[in-house]
This record gives sequence, structure tokens and C-alpha cells, in this order.
Amino acid sequence: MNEIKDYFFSPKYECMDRAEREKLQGERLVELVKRVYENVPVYRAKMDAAGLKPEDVHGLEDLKKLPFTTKQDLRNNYPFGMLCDKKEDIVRLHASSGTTGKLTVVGYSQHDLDIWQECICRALAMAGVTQKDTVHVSYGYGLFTGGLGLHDGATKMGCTVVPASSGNTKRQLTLLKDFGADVIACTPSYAIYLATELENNGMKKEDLNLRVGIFGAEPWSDQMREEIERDLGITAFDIYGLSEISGPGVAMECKYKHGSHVQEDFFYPEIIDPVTLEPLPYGETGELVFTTLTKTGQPLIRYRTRDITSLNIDKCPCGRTTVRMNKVLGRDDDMLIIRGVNVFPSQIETAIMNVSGVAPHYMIYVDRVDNLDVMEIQIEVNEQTTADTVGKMEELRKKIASEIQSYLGVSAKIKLVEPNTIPRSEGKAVRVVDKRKI
Ligand code: DLL
Repeated sequence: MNEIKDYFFSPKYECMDRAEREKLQGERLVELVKRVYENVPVYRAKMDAAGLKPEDVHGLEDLKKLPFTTKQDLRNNYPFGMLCDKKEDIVRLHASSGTTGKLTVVGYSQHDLDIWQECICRALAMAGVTQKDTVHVSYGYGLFTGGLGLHDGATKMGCTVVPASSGNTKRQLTLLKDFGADVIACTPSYAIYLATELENNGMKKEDLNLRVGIFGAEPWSDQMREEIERDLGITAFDIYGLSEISGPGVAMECKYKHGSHVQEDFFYPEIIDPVTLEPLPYGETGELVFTTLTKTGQPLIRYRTRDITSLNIDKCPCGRTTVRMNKVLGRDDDMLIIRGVNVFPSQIETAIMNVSGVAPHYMIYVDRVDNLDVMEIQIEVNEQTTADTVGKMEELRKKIASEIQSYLGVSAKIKLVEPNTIPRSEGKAVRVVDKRKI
């Protein structure tokens, strides 16, 4: 593995004493609540309904009194009903499409773009990326925040940025080789795809100069990380974010890879019980909620991300004092309930990858037959395994079925398929087809 020479981009905020940071967060919250009450009718109505006035919020201790914001609030007020700044002060619009319904639109002021760039710079510094590096961005450019987010942040740092965007894998590989990029930023599933396509394009990892990968936008397992690191010869970092809050860079892993440091001077995280909506203590798993403490364009108060994770305030050996979020297990609206058992696709992936002989490409099909949930998982075998006998294949199939059963407590039908038959994704991977009509 490469040695990562990380550094602090903004030590004052990243390594701040926790009590001092909480004071700053409290002051920012008080100011934020005043602003949204005055400028965003939705927040005024929500606070009035809760019998709350801005004067009732004195610091972080009052955060739990404030109402939540949901994706539905953004949809109901499509497109600009949740802006806090005047429309003419909005310099960028991004939007994300959910599985259903209207786009979720987010307006950014210049100030919001500035803090987003600051977050990306802090993230790049965590991965030891400097102004001397060339950063190849294969996240999609456009309404999706991945491409432009990494692009603007890496530009601010002074890196040489290659705005490759997504698609055209052959050209991506040529660019990576010819421009000698040190860093690649894309989804982890695309990184795996690029690695497998190297050989098909007559290339080896040694032909590339890559040192670091900045991967996010979808859940991924540590096994997937190992595979990417091995096949591309890089160190792979997890970056987290969501359009509503600030795109990529809301949190990022340091080289110790024990959770992602949340840029909590900008984005205050909470974990709540998604059923009772009560805040949970550090360490407990629940739904992640963010309050954007300093945004001006479209700030959000207690935004429910639907992402399931936990927070950790233990001391990190890297020296940053910011709270870390553990890997996202999945979204609570992504969660599959199979015969009463809660199952996240990421857990299925971990179970599959515990067995050797298969590739990290799979699809999960869920259906209901005679009132019973059935799950079929189609998994690609790797090139070596295809040469195996029928008996050996059957052994492998049984091994995976038993791994899934013991890891998840639920049975699944396993179907092994030929290499390169599962559709590849250039953006976020779609791995679940739920055909149940409940
Ligand atoms: O995916 C922003 C992003 C771009 C993050 C590039 C990282 C890299 P949205 O399209 O709004 O924004 O989707 C946000 O994606 O709520 C999570 O469910 C999921 N997600 C994002 N990053 C991670 C990650 C971007 N590192 C939604 N691990 C979020 C797991 C992630 N899930």
C-alpha cells in the first residue's frame, strides 16, 4: 500500500477542542434559526406549529426542540420554496432524482459553494493530495453533485483537474494513462469496473500512476475496498455527502479508515431513532440527521437523510477532533425486510465477498410467492472459477448460500452467472429489484 502523507487543511477547525467547537456550533445554530424563521415560510410555519420562536433557541441544547425537515418538504416546495437567500443570490442549482416523485432541488449561494470547496480541500488533504497532484474526476458532471463538487474543490486546492465525467470507459483509461493522474474520484462500483476493464484494453495497473481513490455516493464494503486497492494499486478512501446538505465532502475518511470525519463546524450531525424520532447517544445505530449551521442559500434544519449509521467521538490517531460517522449500512428506505428480517444490500455484499471465487457484481431479486418472501441473488463467478467442474460450482453455490444464511439469518436462492453478464453501472449501482406488491 502507498504511504499516505496526510495534513490538515484547516487545523483550527478540524482539531478544535470539542467544548470550543460546541460553543461555536451553538452560536451558529442560534443565528441560523433566526435567519430561517425570518426568510423561509415553511420553517416559520413549522416553528409556529411547535410553539417555538427563535428566542427559544439559545444553543445546541435546544436543537432537539426544533422540527425535522424531510425530502417531502423539499418536494412539496419544489423548486424554490425552501430558499433562504433571494433567488438572485443563488449561483448554482443541483438536483437529485429519487426513485419516485419530483426532483429534489438545492440552491447554493456563493458562500455555500465556498464552504463546499473548503470541505473537499479538507477531504483531499486527509488523503494526502496536494496541489502537485492530477485529479481525474469520473463522477458525473451536471445536476448530480459528484462531478462539480470534486472539480471545484480540487481546483481550489490548485490540483490539475481532469473533468472526465462518467462514461466511455476506454477513453477514461486512455486519459488516466496518458495524463498520469495521481488521484481518481468516482463511485466504488465504477472503480471496480475500471479495474476489470484494464486488461480488456490491453493495460495493467502498472501502466497507471494512480495513488489514491476518493470513492462515495453509494454504500460499499471493506471487502470491496480491498479488491479496488489490490486491483488498482491505490489507497481507497470513503467520501460521503448528499445534495441536500452539500454534495460530497460532508464527511471523509482519514488514513486510519475508522469512520469518516464529519465537517461538523458546518454540518451538525445527530442520530435519531427513525420510529420514535428521539435522538440516540453516540455509538448507537439509527438515522443520520444534519443541520447545516452556516449555509445561506437553502439551509436545512434537522434534515432526515434516511441513511443508517452511528457516530463515534473516540479520539482519532490522525489528530482531528471531529466526530466520525461509521460506514453507511444502507438507507432505511432501501432496507429490505425479508420474512421479517431487516436486510441491507451492503450486508449481502459483505457475505458474498467472504467467499472466494466470485466477482463483486451481483443483483438481488426479491419477490413474494404464495405469501412468502423469496430472495434470489445472482452473482458473477470470476474468470478462474468458470473453468471449474459442475461439481465445484455447486460446492461454491452452497458455500455462498450458507454464508448468507449465517450472516443475515435469512435464506436466499443463489444463482451463479458467467463473468460480465450483470449490467455495469457508471454511476450509482442498482443492485436490488423488488418485485413484491405488498
Ligand atoms: O451521492 C453526493 C456524493 C457524490 C457523495 C460523490 C460522495 C461522492 P446524492 O445523489 O444526493 O448525493 O445521494 C446522497 O447517497 O444519502 C447516501 O444514501 C448515499 N451516499 C453518498 N455517499 C455515500 C457513501 C451524493 N460514502 C445519498 N457511502 C446519501 C454510502 C453514500 N452511501
